[in-house]
Amino acid sequence: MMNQNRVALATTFVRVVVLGVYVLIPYSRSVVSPISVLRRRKCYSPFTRRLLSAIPPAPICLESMAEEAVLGYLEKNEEISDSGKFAEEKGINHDEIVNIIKSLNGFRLVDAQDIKKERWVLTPEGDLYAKYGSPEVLLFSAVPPEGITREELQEKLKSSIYKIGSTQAIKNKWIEMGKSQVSRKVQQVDDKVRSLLIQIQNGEVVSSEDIDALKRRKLISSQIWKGYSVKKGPKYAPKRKKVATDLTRENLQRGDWKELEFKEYNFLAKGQPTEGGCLHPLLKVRRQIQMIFLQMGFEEMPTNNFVESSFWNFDALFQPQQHPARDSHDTFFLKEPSTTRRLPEDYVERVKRVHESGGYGSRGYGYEWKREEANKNLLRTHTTAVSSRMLYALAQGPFAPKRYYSIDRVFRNEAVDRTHLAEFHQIEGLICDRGLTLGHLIGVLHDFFSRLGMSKLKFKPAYNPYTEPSMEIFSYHEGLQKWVEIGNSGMFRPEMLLPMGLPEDVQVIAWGLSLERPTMILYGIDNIRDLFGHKVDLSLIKRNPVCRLGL
Ligand code: FB9
Repeated sequence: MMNQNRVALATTFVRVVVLGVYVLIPYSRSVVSPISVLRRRKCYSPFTRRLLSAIPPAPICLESMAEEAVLGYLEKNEEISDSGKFAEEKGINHDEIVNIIKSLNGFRLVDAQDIKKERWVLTPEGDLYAKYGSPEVLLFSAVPPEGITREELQEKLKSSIYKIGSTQAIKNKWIEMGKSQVSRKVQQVDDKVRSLLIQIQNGEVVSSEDIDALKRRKLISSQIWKGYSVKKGPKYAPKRKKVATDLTRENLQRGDWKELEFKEYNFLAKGQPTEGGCLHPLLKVRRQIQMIFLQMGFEEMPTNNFVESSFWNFDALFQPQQHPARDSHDTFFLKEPSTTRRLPEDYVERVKRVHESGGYGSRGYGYEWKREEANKNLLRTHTTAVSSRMLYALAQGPFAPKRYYSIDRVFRNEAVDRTHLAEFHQIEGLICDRGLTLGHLIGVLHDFFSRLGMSKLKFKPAYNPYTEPSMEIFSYHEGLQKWVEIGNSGMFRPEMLLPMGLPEDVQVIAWGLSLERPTMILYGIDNIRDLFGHKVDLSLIKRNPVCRLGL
């Protein structure tokens, strides 16, 4: 009894192994199957010989089959004129042939020219008609010789069949569609549409007017068929010699590297694209402009407060309280916290006076200045609000010349369009020193913008509440072949600087521009919305060379 079980167990184990190997072999085409190793090494015992003979041979590798077919055919023939026909003749899938042709062409064993052919394929609806017949014929056959009522006919047919079928059948003068009755006008019809579709399915040629008719009914659509014509290549050989693509330690140990033929190095091959983060275009341009400011000896102003008081954003800049920019149409005022907590009272007093009655050689605006207006909190509308804070701070100590810059977000309640959003990044530069003139401003603008690649500048008188004189800056943009407004500038008014406590002979020249405009122009981005949010095309960012500004 005992050894009976053992025999049963042994036979089950053998069966399992055999089954396992039998099942696994087909999938092991790519991996070296133990059987193929054994086969190659021809080192097996009588038992395994019996076992192996029981297992059907592994299917021939389609790739090598296609390769042999192509190289073999060219051995005896000048050319494979059409890879499609060739695949059909050889009964090999055309995609396999195409892959091999591309690879053989890569190794120059063959010289392949691609050929394109337009062919017609059935649309899903065309497929249906070919399978089940055209709706007009289905409808006609649903109309008995003695006629039928519309209702009954509609019941008999799917609505789409009824709708399309009746239109076509009437057009073909096959039926009479009375108010309630439907009757035949011919004895029998043949389904030309269906047979045409089947002909196309079989790749048969159909007349162009039939093609147009079927195209109009969206039953067929054109498809470009791509194939190759192939000739012997400069390195043609009836059998491709395995070329080594790597010199391995084993090659060196075995010394067989001497016989091996190595694949040529393709020094033009593109390296693996290095996946990695990349800077948003705005930050790339910001970094370049920051470098320019630092190279020109400027230091960055702290702009880490989007929320500002109306006082520093407007009043300190001598911008009158009834100025249009100060109403909620242009400015985002805060509901909470709605008012600022503290301001330097003595300075506020001087600002109030210069707005109301002037001084420092100015007659002021002559209106009643309201503290509560100045206390209103808002989202800063320009980084000039930071400049006013920094200049006031500078005036509190012994005077020293300063060069300051800022690049950060500002907010304006403006209509959003192709180049304007409710927020943008303002770039501002200012120089505070004794005896500065408009000439110094023009000079520093030429220096700054020439480092941005914009050397042809022209200036147009402009107006800002906080600078006098003021100038809009224009640059001739070779690429756009036109003058582009690239910023605004001016000399801060004494009504702004003197109440701060800055010495009489100190002037401040300043200018501003946006970060978005240069970035859009440099990256060829037409709509500012494409710069922000989820619509930013990362690939554009990745592949766009760090467009070097003017450098
Ligand atoms: O950026 C602007 N234009 C620009 C700048 C660079 C550029 O580079 C290209 C690579 C070649 C292209 C264009 N502008 C300023 C001009 C216009 O776009 C303008 O229509 C829009 N302006 C914004 C304000 O819109 C309401 C840009 C923004 C701007 C305007 C003025 C200032 C700052 C930003 C200022 C200031 C100022 C003035 C005096 C003292 C201190 C600051």
